[in-house]
Amino acid sequence: MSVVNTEPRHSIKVAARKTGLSPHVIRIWEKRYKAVSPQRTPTNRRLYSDADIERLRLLQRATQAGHSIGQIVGLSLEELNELVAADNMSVTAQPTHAVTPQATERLLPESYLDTCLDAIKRLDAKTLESTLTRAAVALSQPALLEQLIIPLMQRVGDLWRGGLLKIAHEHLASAIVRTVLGSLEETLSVSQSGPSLVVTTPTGQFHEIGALIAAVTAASEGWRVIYLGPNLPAEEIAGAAQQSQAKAVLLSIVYPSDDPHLVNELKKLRRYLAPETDIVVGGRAADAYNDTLREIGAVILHDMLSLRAYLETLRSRR
Ligand code: B12
Repeated sequence: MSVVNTEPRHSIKVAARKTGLSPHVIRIWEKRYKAVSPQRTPTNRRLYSDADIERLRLLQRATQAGHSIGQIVGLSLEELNELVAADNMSVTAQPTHAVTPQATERLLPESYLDTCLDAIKRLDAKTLESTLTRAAVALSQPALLEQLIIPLMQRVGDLWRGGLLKIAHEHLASAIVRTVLGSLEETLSVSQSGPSLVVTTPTGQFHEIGALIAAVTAASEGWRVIYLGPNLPAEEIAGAAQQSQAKAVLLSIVYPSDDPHLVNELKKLRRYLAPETDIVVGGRAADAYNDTLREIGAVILHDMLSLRAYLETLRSRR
């Protein structure tokens, strides 16, 4: 993980999506400025590494802030990081009345995202937390989750896998995001009258941010959320669901995708829960347990939009 991943594996389409540049601009920057030098497949298609993508992303941000590509293209990755971080400080400090409210809404999640990423790269927990807290106040709840926190953690994962961030950076990011989401969930879960929902991850599942995002989403829809944290045995989950008379148990399954012990835990959970309590499962590895989930009658959902729709139906069910 400590070596930068220069293995070329992303198409120009992926590079465009991850950097916010059009494929056309990427090609021009390559030809005219030698911004990056992608490898080619046997059929002559361009292939970009994680390091190429990070370089293009930083060049995009810097040119967006007003620097000319010709002047900055020779900078190292580190120098580009510093330049973009300095620009972000001044962008977020600008008074928002200088732009229209619509423009502010469109621009803000992205500029928060850059500030957060820069703070993570500098291991600056204080700036990361204060930026996320400001974003939580300024952005709508779906924008906060779907346009800032989810893409931020995905970006951290990509940079970590690519060797551009160390485990320490990822841990710092996870800890702060976890704290911010936890306090958001607590603030939103003040309602004691709504229907209740238990949210957790089963034994062996340590990735908890997806579960926390589901908890915040449900709480913002008026559900009384009992958030139990990660890695919980079936007995405990069922006990909490029974005590709180939960209408459903929401589970997040992220990694690993081949745990035989988890199969048993899921079957046990179904046996322990009252038959009228739904089991709802999401997360990147949920589909890998499809057979078991189908067998226990669980609902599989892939995103927060379908979670909201599902919760609305569940609320009206007697
Ligand atoms: C943070 C993190 C960690 C942290 C987790 C901290 C915490 N408290 O949660 C720690 C350090 C513990 C960790 C450990 C490991 N991790 Co990790 N981790 C990540 C990282 C960077 C972010 C995860 C995250 O929070 N993402 C943001 C959330 C919002 O995304 P999500 O979980 O996928 O959830 C989304 C959907 O799946 C869905 N969803 C999730 N849950 C639910 C629930 C419901 C009900 C619904 C509707 C939807 C839903 O909605 C979410 C939003 O879209 C990812 C990279 C990534 N791209 O995700 C790697 C990643 C998940 N980790 C990975 C790996 C390999 C590991 C380790 C094995 C590393 C190691 N060598 O030790 C260990 C495994 C630990 C274990 N025993 O399980 C791999 C998994 C690869 C794979 N095959 O799937 C990833 C993808 C990194 C990578 N690119 O290689 N990790």
